Amino acid sequence: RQIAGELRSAIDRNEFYVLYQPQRSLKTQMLIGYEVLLRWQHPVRGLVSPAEFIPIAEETGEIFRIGEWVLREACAEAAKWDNELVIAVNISAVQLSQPNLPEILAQVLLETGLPARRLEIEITETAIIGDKARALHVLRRIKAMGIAIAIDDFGTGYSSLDTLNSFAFDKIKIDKSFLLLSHDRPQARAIIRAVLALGRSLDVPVLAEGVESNAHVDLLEAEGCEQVQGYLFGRPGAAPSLATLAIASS
Ligand code: G
Ligand code: G
Ligand code: MN
Ligand code: NA
Repeated sequence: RQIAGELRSAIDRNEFYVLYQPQRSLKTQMLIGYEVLLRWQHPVRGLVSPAEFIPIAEETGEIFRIGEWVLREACAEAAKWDNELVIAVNISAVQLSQPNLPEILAQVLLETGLPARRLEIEITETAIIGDKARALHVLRRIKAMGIAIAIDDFGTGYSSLDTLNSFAFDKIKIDKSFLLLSHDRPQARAIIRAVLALGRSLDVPVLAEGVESNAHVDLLEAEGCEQVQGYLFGRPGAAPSLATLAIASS
């Protein structure tokens, strides 16, 4: 396919950029960090969603170069901030199957000077089920480096509880679909409540994604959710300026 070839030259043509979406404490509204979201500005097709091109990049193997580019970009940016904010980077299933992912992460941290404690990687459940033993081995090595590991889109994979049972994640991100459906479906709210209870019993912080309205905030406050991310608290945007960060951290 043509798009596969175009993906191969996209880095060199400077067609990729990343956006940053804030993650906040619900109680204090304080910034915790930012999730990094990749964008591809194609000269003809326009803005192409990662949901569209990441699967192709995974098929062609281009994801390795792209993933490393995102990591470097994000870590270099966060290293400029004079604070303890965390930068959360999505790591795809294929990247996780790469045995030298820990070395790549170490290299990027070394090059950019970002302390490991300020990097978090987001992994979906589906990334772990393929070659599970190998994925868990890679995750253990990454965690031992001091990098935090979040489980992303939680609740939408095939074996959520098994995944939690297999690895000591540092954060659970409840998939946005639950909150977005909570208005119409009492089941969705029950599931959010159950995931929050699970997080409390496992002593793992839970972040709710897709917070778009004050009704969502009311629900999350009532259920005792600690961390939030969504359009209400900030859309994905350009890297925060140092002035913005100074205000946000004071
Ligand atoms: O930001 P947006 O809603 O367009 O993201 C769509 C999907 O692409 C989400 O599942 C998100 O996790 C994923 N995504 C965004 N940026 C990256 C990235 O840098 N790497 C990987 N592997 N996935 C990403
Ligand atoms: O799969 P992952 O959770 O990494 O993807 C995050 C995706 O969710 C990104 O595409 C981002 O643009 C999108 N997103 C972030 N906040 C909101 C929100 O409040 N509502 C909706 N509908 N999407 C959101
Ligand atoms: Mn994510
Ligand atoms: Na998610």
